[in-house]
Amino acid sequence: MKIAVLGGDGFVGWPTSLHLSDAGHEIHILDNLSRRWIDTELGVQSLTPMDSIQERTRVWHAETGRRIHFHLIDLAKDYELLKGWFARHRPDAIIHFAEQRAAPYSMKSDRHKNYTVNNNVNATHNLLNAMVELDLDAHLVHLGTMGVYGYSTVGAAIPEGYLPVGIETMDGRTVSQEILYPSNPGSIYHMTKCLDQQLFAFYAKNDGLRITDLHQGIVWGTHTEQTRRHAQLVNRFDYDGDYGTVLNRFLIQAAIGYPLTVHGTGGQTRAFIHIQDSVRCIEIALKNPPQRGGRVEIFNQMTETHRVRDLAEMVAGMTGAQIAWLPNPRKEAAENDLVVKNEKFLNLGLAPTTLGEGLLEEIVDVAKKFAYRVDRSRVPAVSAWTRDIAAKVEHDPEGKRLKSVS
Ligand code: USQ
Repeated sequence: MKIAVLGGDGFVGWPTSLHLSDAGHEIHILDNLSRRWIDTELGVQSLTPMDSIQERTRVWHAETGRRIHFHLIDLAKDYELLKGWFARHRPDAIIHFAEQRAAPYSMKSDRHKNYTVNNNVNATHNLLNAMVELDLDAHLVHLGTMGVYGYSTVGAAIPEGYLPVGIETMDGRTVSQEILYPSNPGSIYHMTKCLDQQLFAFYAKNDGLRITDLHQGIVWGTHTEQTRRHAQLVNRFDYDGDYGTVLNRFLIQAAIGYPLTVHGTGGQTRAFIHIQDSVRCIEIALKNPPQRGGRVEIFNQMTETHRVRDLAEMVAGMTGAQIAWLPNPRKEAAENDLVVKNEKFLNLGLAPTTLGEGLLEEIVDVAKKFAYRVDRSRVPAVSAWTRDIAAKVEHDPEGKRLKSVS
């Protein structure tokens, strides 16, 4: 297949591009390199040293003889360029990762909220609009988030996208319907993914676009089979308070002797998936497109759920790290349970990589190898969800706001 990977320079986009190129597909990365600009804005860098996208693709070609093509296009701003590219290349499938993906970054300031909404919603809408205008019957696979459902404890498993409901009619009957599971975003970033869902539902219904939305959990790990092949193919690995995600952050913190930064009581339960499974899921989704005229296909792309404090205690037990119980910069439930259905991928052959000491130790080793690149002052998460919270969570690069360290 000829596949356009929008956002193919990012944390999941890059290993996905390699995985699909390795499987024999013709890969075109379309990216505006915004993630690299945001590193510059924040004054941070990936823990792992990343080469330019051109250098990465050159090394991949030298290693495998396969070409990955790169096109510098901003989906949100360059509609005509995007449309022109699709008109010339007419890909069979499009994978859409081209969105600002960090909740803390999206909550930093009014400017960051505007940027996240404008960028994410315009990117998705420009893409859908161009597909219709060009009568492009490509299968669109979008990387969504488990966060569209929210994390409240309702005592029922979260289904894969749709919820059967009974609606009482005016003449007293009950009619059954399946609706999109009520969205309950916890950040501006998560909200943009809820808006994406509405755009997808409309374009599938109105124009018959074939769309798959992957509701992904928190990704952990850094290497995949392909990124291991050469030092310069390494994936990015974020540790800072905006872009680092919880388990990867704990592992890096353990490697550099920084107390593990648990927010509140660490009672938040979240869904997780290893990066290797993430790229496998995307390939499985590509092989199983929905019918034209059907509804949006939704998969829950996660393999297990864990409570944050359990992860911290596990990493502490494995490495001897201390745990810091910090005031939570986010507005979120202090404790929640989470049960998630994920049978669709399992039935299509996904064999989950679960949290095992071997893989966790490998990540700590990667972190130790590149520990000299870590700026400890960028470890605390200082983006506060509301003004009230901001007043309590002051920026403190030395970690003096630690409530207690166990
Ligand atoms: N947390 C800590 N300590 C930290 C960092 C996070 O206790 O140092 C807590 C947070 O308060 C939160 C949980 O860990 O309760 C998860 O935070 P996270 O930063 O790992 O994940 P999140 O902000 O939800 O976002 C990440 C990705 C996003 C993806 C989402 C999937 O950045 O792109 O959509 O995970 S999910 O969480 O399932 O919605």
